[in-house]
Amino acid sequence: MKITAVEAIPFAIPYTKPLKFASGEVHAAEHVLVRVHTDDGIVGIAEAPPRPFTYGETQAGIIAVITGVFTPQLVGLRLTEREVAHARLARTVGNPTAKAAVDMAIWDALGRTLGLPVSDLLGGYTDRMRVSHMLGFDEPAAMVAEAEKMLERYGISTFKVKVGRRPVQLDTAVVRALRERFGDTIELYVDGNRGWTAAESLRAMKEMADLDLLFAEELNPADDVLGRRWLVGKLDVPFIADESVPTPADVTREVLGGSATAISIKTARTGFTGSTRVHHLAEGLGLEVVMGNQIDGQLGTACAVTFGAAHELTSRRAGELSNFLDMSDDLLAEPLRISDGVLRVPFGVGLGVDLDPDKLTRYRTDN
Ligand code: MUC
Ligand code: MG
Repeated sequence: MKITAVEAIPFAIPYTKPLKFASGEVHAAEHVLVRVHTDDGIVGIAEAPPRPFTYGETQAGIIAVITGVFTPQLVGLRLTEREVAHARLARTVGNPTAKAAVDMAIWDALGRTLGLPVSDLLGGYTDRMRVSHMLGFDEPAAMVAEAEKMLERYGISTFKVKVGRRPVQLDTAVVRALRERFGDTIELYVDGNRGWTAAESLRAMKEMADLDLLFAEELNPADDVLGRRWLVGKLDVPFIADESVPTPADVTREVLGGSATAISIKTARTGFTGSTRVHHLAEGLGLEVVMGNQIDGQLGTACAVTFGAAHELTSRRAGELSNFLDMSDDLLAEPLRISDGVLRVPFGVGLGVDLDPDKLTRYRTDN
């Protein structure tokens, strides 16, 4: 059960349709595959998505911190010493997706070693989650057409609409067009990625007051401390903190400061060990929780559904588990499939997924 090596392998897979939002855009999944090897010949896997506009990480930086800093601190540890691994990773500031991928690859290796699914090890609450699809920036008609496609092909009926940075009227027109097209057969919420001011956010939410939104997410920057608190106090839907709460301490600070009333949990940034801490904190504070998407590939999505399905609180709401549908290909031997609006936890030991070696050879960029 001892860790003998950790690999960090860059790969790049283009998107068929780029995702655009207030803080950036993604045209290719230029992620890092992490493989944790043990002395039993077990290999655990996970992926880290660099999001410079969210966490400051880059593909090269993730590889450098994993190989140069984390690996020497992890080699020789047993897979069950996850708290030791967590404490050692925590000595390094930042680097959330690099740490999360290492953590989840350790959990995958542990599950494979024990012959058990990670979802069962984490909590085993259910074997599936409802799926929420993120609609990136486009004209209103194109975003409605995208929602129609997702509903027809995959049965997805919960949509998170990206808003912010562009004219408020354009964003509210999109949400109105979606509600008019689908009536009350769909769930809708909005995510601003910090793209509005507090005043613009309130104006937009008032304009959309009749559109039955579930949530508002990260509409304005959390660093506008008083503006954010002012806004959250005036809204009558839960306000989700996403990129402003990458750690349990951030959750505590934002929620107790009145700057958020719900949170997004992303395994891509808190792994399984950190997400467990955030989950327990959210449960104790009585917060609504949504499983978020860091624009993950299929491996990252398998991690998100594994964690989300493991607990009652995280599986209550539809999870954001569908961004991989816009990728031209992926690394998994058996692709994830969404049907009837649901994604099941992959069946099998560990994360229940394996890599296709030919695809890894095709998409890795280090050879
Ligand atoms: C999201 O929920 O915000 C876009 C930026 C980011 O950090 O995550 C994505 C999705
Ligand atoms: Mg968000």
